[in-house]
Amino acid sequence: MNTELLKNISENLQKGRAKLVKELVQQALDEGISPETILNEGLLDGMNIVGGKFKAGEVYVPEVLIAARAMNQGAQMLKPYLEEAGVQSIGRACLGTVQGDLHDIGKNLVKMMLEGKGIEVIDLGTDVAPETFINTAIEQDCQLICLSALLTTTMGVMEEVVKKAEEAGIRDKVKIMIGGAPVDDAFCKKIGADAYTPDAASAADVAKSFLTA
Ligand code: B1M
Repeated sequence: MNTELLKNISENLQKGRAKLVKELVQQALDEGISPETILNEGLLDGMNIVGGKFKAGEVYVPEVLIAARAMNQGAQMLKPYLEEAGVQSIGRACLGTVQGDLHDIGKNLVKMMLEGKGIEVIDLGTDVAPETFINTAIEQDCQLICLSALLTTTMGVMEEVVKKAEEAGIRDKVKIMIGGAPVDDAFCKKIGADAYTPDAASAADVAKSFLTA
């Protein structure tokens, strides 16, 4: 495998060169590198390095934003390749990043992977209020509510969504799935959600298993 090319994707993503990242992703696809490898060892590798530098105070919000744009555009190129061939709709999910939280890269990856499994996704975006998840699930007849949070200060909103689903009388009709860096399985159990998954690919597998059970 062309590891130099994957390294190139990672490095250019860190520099926020979206156009070049897209070209390199296409080149990697043309060379037959699997979309999962390009995602994990190219795009996500670059984003993780940016994350580490952000944490260490070596880069600031503008640099992170342009890297995030390159990440999203590169990931969009992979979308058609991650979809299962001739996939039929197996159910509907509403998905969003919870209120107070603007991080959307992980949420966008989850959307892509769910759609790849034939799940219709209503993307509510970022900073989504608990009521919006519940109203959408009711009005659009969603079997899944999928919540993403990246901040320790916003993960508590997930519990509110679970409570509001109970109050609205839909708790037995929807599965509530959670994910994002600060949450884990113990938190999932504590708040009474149905599933925590650590990454977008496993979120799609679990979502499919809920819809086909
Ligand atoms: Co912010 N940020 N950020 N940020 N940011 C983090 C999360 C942070 C860990 C960085 C740090 O300091 N170490 C830190 C949070 C600390 C904490 O709460 N413990 C942080 C902070 C503090 C902040 C601000 C407060 C900074 C400030 O303004 N002072 C601010 C908050 C703004 C807000 O939301 N209200 C802020 C802003 C930003 C940017 C706007 C600059 C930018 C977001 C751009 C965007 O999303 N469009 C940004 C970014 C990019 C990051 C880091 C660097 C990268 C996050 C990311 O996209 N990772 C992040 C550091 C880090 O995580 N290492 C950081 C790649 C992405 C693919 O991973 O989203 O984790 P992730 O998704 C994963 C899994 O978590 C999972 O699947 C994905 C992998 O397949 N997953 C799910 C996610 N959702 C799921 C749902 C599921 C299942 C799996 O089921 C439904």
